Amino acid sequence: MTEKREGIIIKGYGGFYFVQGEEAIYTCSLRGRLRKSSKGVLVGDRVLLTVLEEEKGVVEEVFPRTSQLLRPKVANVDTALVVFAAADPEPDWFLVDRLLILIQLAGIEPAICCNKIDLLPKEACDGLEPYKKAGFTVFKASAKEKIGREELIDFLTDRVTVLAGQSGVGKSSILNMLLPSWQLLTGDISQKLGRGKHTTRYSELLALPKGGWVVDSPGFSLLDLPEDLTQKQLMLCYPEMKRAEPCRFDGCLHHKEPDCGVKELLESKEFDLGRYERYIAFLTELQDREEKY
Ligand SMILES: Nc1nc2c(ncn2[C@@H]2O[C@H](COP(=O)(O)OP(=O)(O)OP(=O)(O)O)[C@@H](O)[C@H]2O)c(=O)[nH]1
Ligand SMILES: [Mg+2]
Ligand SMILES: [Zn+2]
Repeated sequence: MTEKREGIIIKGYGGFYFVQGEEAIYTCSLRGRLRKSSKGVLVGDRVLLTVLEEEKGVVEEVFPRTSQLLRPKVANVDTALVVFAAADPEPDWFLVDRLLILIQLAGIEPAICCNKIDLLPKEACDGLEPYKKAGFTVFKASAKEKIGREELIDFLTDRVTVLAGQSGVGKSSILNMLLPSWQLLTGDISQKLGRGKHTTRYSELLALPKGGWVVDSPGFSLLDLPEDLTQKQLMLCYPEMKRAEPCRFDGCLHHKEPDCGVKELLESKEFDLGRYERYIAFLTELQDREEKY
């Protein structure tokens, strides 16, 4: 008799998928039709498998996803925690903002964590302020000095969260701070290039002791805006804009429109100028794309 089990994909590499079932972790291959499917099989996917001998199996079916993130590639997360470092590597704000856009478009709750706060004097760690003012959930941490541990554990418990961000910002180190027994591999920053060395190679889903899951994912430095992103959708990814009177209801893109309420928000510093300038750069990119077609 062939036994069927349900489980969740916790890792995939070398053509194998590791599925956490109720009693065991099964090492699985994919049924042929799944290998050909464009949907793919992602970490976080809930699946049905056939048990072969011992703890081996074949993934038969992928259940419908509640969410799907393109970068990092992961399914069924509720939350994505964008991690950047106060220093080493220097924050890449374009990457942070692009990630926030991608996350919100996928219907996933965004949050942001500034790690390595031990590297800067306290008063210089102000990179999070614009995001806090915008209304995002923000955290400060130092994996090295074990700062921010309790707040992060409270936030992450009972949800499924992927940590996302540049290589070397300390995603794996933060997770090791939360639970040292995970012993995730961490790597030095290249002194010559001032960036991480892509230490984490595969996404991995890890169970939190009091409920919930976190995904450690490989860092990246390049990220494009999605091909089908519209200017309106982009604008809606900025919670700051929602406070812009009087243009709230008239479809204002807050660029060069006269009487645009964003000007006031910028003057009062409620809306960070850097964030706004990056928004204009993204908007211009989308307008250029539209002109091309
Ligand atoms: N000073 C300081 N260094 C840290 C902190 N967190 C991590 N690091 C160091 O930063 C380097 C990179 O850490 P990782 O945890 O490997 O970074 P990552 O984001 O997982 O990188 P990838 O796996 O390549 O995406 C390591 O040398 C860590 O020891 C911190 O809070 N303070
Ligand atoms: Mg890592
Ligand atoms: Zn406006």
